[in-house]
Amino acid sequence: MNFKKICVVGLGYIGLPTAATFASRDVEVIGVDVNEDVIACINNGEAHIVEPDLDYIVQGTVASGKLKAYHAPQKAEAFIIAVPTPLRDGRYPDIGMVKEATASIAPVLEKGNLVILESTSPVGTTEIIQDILKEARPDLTFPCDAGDDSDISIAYCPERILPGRLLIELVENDRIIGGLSAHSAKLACDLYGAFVVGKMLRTTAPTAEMVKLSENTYRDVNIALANELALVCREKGIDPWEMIKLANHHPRVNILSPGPGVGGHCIAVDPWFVVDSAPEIAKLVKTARLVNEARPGQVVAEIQQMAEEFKHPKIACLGLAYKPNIDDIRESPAVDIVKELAEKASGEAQLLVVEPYLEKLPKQLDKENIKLVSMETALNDAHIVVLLVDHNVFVDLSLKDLKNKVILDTRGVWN
Ligand code: SAJ
Repeated sequence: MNFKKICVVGLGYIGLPTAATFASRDVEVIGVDVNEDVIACINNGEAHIVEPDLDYIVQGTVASGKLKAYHAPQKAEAFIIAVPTPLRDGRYPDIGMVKEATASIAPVLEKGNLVILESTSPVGTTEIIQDILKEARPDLTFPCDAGDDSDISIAYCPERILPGRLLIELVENDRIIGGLSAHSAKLACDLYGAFVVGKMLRTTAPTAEMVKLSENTYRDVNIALANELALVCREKGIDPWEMIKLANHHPRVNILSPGPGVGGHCIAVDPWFVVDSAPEIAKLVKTARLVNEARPGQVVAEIQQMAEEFKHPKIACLGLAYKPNIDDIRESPAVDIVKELAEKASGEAQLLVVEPYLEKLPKQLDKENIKLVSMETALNDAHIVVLLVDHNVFVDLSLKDLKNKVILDTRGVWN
């Protein structure tokens, strides 16, 4: 089937690039968001998130009339739900927005429609979508009652794209397509076939849900291992970076990079979905999460120890983003570190934050003893220099720039 008109609910980090990419392939896209500012920004031809080339493609598709943002869903051939699934109380998956988005499409659903969930979700969420729609629309049949012959097809198709490379990976990555029926999976392949050049691998919806969670859990557990080994190295006076480099010469070993913690809205979040689904079983996953969550506090303690030798220490904190060369500070360990340090140090210490990707400090760092400064000011004034994010501009600093400073390199790039 060739889809001509689709509706994308949720125009954030995943929904907007997805909507704009479909629109660039001549599909008419109804974009839906609850945020007025987001709608206004997109209809003005601008992207509200910073991502290479996104502004350009949004501008073009809005100008051509293929992409338009609205408050509520409208009739379409396919619906893609890409809303956030945050954690409640830091640990428990909250699928409230998925349920609301599902309820919002129910009134406009028609026989022959395809509904896709893209949001990272606990296993069983796609079936919950089916239950909500079935209750709202008793006039239609669903895969659970009519299998391949149902009026409505439903599939789970997780995104797996990396911030900073969203538009490239959207097209190139292999895609997991989990149908509630074989026909649902087939239709979803037809839909994504509009732009995906990677393989489309069909399976069931629960398997696809678990695949997505497992990918990010795999990464989190491996980063936790690297962080724990680095702590053991520190205890024994061994350079962890040298150790890891040497260990990785083994043909079957690939230890990841230790750091100040794990940020972003994916790897630091998704393992909790796994823990929540089977708390008695997923013990390793939980321990790994706790190892990584403890990292910012350990870095703060290290900095405090270094600061003890100064009466009024000035501490340069380089970077706030959750990873290099982007402006995204979601769940960023660097932000947690600066905040905790400022609170613990009270009036004695000055924190000089350098973040070339931000024009002002985020609200949570609005404190008297934190200032956003230029790199030059920070390197001139600071007694202690802490590297929190490996932005290229920081990696490129020379030993001359850091002369006479006490240094803490949490990313292992200055060794
Ligand atoms: N990190 C380390 N050590 C490492 C690698 C990463 O400490 O060796 C830290 C980074 O500094 C960062 C965090 O982990 O704070 C996550 O960064 P990342 O670049 O590894 O991943 P994300 O969160 O930006 O994107 C991930 C990707 N998933 C995987 O690589 C398995 C992406 O493909 C997913 O689409 C995305 O999560 C998502 O949306 O789920």
